[in-house]
Amino acid sequence: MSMISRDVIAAENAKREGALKSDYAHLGEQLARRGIDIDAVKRKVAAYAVAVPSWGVGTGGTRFARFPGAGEPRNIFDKLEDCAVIHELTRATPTVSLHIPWDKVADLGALKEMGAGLGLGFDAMNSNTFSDAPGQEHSYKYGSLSHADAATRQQAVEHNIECIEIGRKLGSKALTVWIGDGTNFPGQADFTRSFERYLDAMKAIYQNLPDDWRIFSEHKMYEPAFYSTVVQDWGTNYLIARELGDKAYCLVDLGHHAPNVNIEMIVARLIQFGKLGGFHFNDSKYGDDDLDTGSIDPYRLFLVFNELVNAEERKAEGFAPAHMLDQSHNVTDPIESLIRSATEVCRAYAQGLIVERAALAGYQDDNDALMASETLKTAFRTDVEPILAMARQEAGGAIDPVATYRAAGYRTKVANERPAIAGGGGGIV
Ligand code: LRH
Ligand code: MN
Ligand code: MN
Repeated sequence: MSMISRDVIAAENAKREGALKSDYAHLGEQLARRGIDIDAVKRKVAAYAVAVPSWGVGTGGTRFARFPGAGEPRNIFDKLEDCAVIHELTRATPTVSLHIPWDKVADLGALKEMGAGLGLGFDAMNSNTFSDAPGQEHSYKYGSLSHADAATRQQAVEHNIECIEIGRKLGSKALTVWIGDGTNFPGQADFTRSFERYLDAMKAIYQNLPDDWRIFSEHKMYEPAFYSTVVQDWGTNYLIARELGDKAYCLVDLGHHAPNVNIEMIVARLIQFGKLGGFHFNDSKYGDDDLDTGSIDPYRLFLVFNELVNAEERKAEGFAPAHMLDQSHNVTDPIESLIRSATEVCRAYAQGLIVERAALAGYQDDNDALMASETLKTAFRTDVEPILAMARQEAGGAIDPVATYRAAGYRTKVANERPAIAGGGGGIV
């Protein structure tokens, strides 16, 4: 089943094919002068995939208000259709990452079947113990896995086990755990005891992890807690992964650090010590802004991918990070934002692949700071769009995915089918 007509994709591609061929040939010549085989880069890009977050296809919102768009997905089945649109056009997003209980998955068989029909699989499961589900016995107002009360911790553990069970039935192979636990005031909780309780709870979840699964803990500096957070940085995250065992890894959400933190270096460290589990890609200016990947600081995204390609090429032990987007869209059509974000990670990957690595190592050893830096800049400055577009087209996708999405009229179609949702104020003003 396809959500976007093959005829529309073919017609849109036909308009751009000629220009793409000559751009690709020209870039091929440029890269050949640097000793790089453009087709080899294209093959790697074509094999690259990033998961789409189910929660990303609906319009997000802020603490102040939410302004829903037309044709908002009503349920997980609608969300899956929107995710399929992104994959059909980009050919880079074959899996969806679910969030429980935001995604109400009463009929798992039907969901799996629908995914298969759309050519979509299921990526890491995300648990949610940072908000209360209707009717739940114990509140997470004062924490979940690190809560002072054992029954509340147990409830949070059981929720995570349930997420594993759901994921097993869908073919997922990983669980991502992010908790909002922390405090707003000095003295509100004991740092050490909170972390001990968290570790014990995570160990109980870990015991229920199937052998072929991985568990990712996700750190975040602050928010919703504003004074201290239990899993606040990569150091704590690394300790967690070490304490839990071989199936436990650290997840790096690009928006979860202080401004100016050297994230690519965190990535390198986690790779070096075999604990990089995966990413939540997004971009930010101030905090956990969840903006479109690569929209604010594409150079930083490139530097992260530079580390990833470096690890891939030197075959770093145990290196197999999961790639996922994690964004919130307030002023754009979420499908368009996710399309361009998926292409942005492909772009950063392609740019990472064309770094002249042997030359770079030479400059580093010679302490030639300027040429080392220029080597990275040369790769970053190269417009690799023809590689991405060619890879998409050859895989049946669109040369220009956003233009093709608009030409297909998908948003108008679903706006007619799905009832409009009222906007609303946030929790505070
Ligand atoms: C927390 C977070 C985490 C959640 C998602 C909705 O800020 O990044 O990954 O699951 O947002
Ligand atoms: Mn995240
Ligand atoms: Mn976040």
